[in-house]
Amino acid sequence: MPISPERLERDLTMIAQAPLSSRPAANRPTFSPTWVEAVRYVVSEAEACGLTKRVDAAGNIHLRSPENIGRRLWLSGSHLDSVPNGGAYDGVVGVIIPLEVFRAAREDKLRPPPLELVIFAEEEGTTFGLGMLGSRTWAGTLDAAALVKFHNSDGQDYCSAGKPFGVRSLEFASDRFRAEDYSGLVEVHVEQGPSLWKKEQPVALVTAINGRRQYRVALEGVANHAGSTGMADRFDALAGAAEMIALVEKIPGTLSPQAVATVGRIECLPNALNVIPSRVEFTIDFRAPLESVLDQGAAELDWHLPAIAQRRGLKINIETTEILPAAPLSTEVCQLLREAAARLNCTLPETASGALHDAAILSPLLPAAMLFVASRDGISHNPDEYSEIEHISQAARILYELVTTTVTREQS
Ligand code: HGY
Ligand code: MN
Ligand code: MN
Repeated sequence: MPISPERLERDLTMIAQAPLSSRPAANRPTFSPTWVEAVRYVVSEAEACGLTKRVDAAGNIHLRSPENIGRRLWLSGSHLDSVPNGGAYDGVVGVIIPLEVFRAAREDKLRPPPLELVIFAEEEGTTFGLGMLGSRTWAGTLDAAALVKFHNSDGQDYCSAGKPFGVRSLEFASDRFRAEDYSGLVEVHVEQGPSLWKKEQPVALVTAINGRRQYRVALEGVANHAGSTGMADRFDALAGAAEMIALVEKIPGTLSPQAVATVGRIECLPNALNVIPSRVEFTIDFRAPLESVLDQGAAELDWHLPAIAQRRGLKINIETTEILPAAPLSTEVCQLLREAAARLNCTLPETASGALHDAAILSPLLPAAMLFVASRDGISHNPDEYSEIEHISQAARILYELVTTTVTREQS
């Protein structure tokens, strides 16, 4: 089977725009020149394979073969946008693997497999403030009225910033995801955790994706002089935030071994050396495999954070910015992937994903599953991110086997 590790390595290098050995940092905010460059590279490779490009109204890029018109297709893809100073593999692996499947099929003189490659826009959420904006809008779980609330650092909302790249807010409803077009979704992604690497397992089947709740906490204190204000006379928003953040770190361990919580962003005003901070905003990202644990986490935050604020004489506002339920993935697609892997003498270990993926957004609408590729030492969202090209190739071979031999009843 002509899956080519060399072509995959070239894809990674071209998208990273640097030798992988140099641990290139990925900085591809959605709609930025670096993101456009990466998309352009994948589209040119896909068009060289005879695929045609379509950008849906939400800004996601779809690549399919004109020979597949009227056929129900497997959907496979991921994202090219990155977190700031990210790694070369997050999202990219899930885009170049379906691309390689098309190239391999062409080399095998097969007709284009019943597959569509998709590049979802704004998966990370670090550019506009909420993750998976492209897939949510395509899926219909976010509309134009909700989208305008999300802005990039230039103050542009998603629809305005995305307009030059195909975002058409008046067409969201008419250009929505249609289940009848697809047989199922397979997203391939790096694990972004250490377990596969530790167990020396190159690829795993993902059977569920953890749920996520995100919050924005705003604290109001009183700006005052750092030198002449006694400790008992202060309403220090940053000291209050520090106590709360230390508590946020402790909550998951009291609830479940799989629960995690992160304060990733903080803003402090006036952020001056000799002024007691008057206002602080910070984010909380809370995840767990079970709704009950997510509910318990929410209850802990709702109880403890206001109590700390009250004791310190601070005003507090906790805004829930995201509620994403845990997503069990399709047992049918999981079984088809197990069978495809077995035909290649590969047994797939199974795992759940702590990280969120576009597959979670689409999984309520069509049968979806994921494959993970081992991440060295579990490092991700970091230029040290690394996966073996042979492991990536193994995942590509399983996807190739699935889409070239598992012709579902609708595709025949
Ligand atoms: O946050 C996540 O889980 C993913 O990296 N977007
Ligand atoms: Mn990702
Ligand atoms: Mn990521």
